[in-house]
Amino acid sequence: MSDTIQLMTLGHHIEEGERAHPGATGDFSGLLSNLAIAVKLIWREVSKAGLLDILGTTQKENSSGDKVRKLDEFADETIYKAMQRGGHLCAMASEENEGLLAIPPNYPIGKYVLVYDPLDGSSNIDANVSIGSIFGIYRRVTPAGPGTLQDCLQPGYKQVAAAYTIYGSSTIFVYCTGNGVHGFTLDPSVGEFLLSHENMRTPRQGRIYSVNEGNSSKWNEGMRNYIEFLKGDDEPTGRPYSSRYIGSLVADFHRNLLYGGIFMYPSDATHPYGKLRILYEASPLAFIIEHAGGRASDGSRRILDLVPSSLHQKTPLFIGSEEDVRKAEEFLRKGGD
Ligand code: P6P
Repeated sequence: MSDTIQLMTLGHHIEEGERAHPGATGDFSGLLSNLAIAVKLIWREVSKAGLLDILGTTQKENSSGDKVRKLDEFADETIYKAMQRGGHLCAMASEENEGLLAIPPNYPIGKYVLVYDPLDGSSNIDANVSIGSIFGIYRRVTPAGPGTLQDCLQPGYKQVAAAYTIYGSSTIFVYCTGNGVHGFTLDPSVGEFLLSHENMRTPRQGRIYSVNEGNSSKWNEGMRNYIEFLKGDDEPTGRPYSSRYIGSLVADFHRNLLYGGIFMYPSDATHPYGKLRILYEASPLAFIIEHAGGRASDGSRRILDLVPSSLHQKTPLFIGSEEDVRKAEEFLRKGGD
């Protein structure tokens, strides 16, 4: 038989993961499979956005004051509708919605909670820049009945899985259930996600830094000193680093996960708590980067240890190669001296 490439679909990979857990009921696998369907439906619209009257804004604003773009709204609704009826969830929470998203009374209640950013980086939609969806999955903590805020406001280390999808030159679904980080590339000709990045590991140190330097005048002294350090000319320590900033978190994160480096959205005079949300962005990506050998902190505390007190609570974010994140923390600790 010819050595045809191993055709491992996302569905097969999820099934194999279930078989590795003898007590598994298939509930978790069903949840992940439904998520993959939602992502394919979003891909279908994102990939032809320019051809439909789906670009532009809805004139609405989300809880963070960002203009909600039509694709945002479509992605948000698609995920909710794809996930509401499977009986896997007791509640959902979305970056595009102020409050908790209940499971409709006519559908069964499950034991998991899904939190998600349906279409992150959407300000780039019109420019055809890569955008993404981010997901975090927790086990409920309340005993039964409809899920509550208590089920959502959990620290990131309690996640049982996290995933993101990048809609770019190709569409890649990356997920982790605690047993490695694995990436699957969508083959549009068959509508299947095929394993393309098995057991992803991020380099211990990179040579890329990603931050919006337009905010540099508002940074504290330690942050400014760190960026100047990265620009220093010292080949033996791999400096200067290259600056790469797309302004789309999933795209910047995915590149740095593969190549190594650090993404930063620090607090500053305009963003006293940073810009990114703990639940929908920082915790799911922190879960993934730690399982890929990297690190994620708010500049001092581990992201996965943060307990959000509200659904849209923000945090500064330093995420990527472990040595790079630790070096940033060192400069932030030293501050201005
Ligand atoms: P800034 C996109 O709006 C987003 O939420 C992330 O995807 C991205 O990393 C960040 O904001 C960019 O923010 O302030 O640099 O434009």
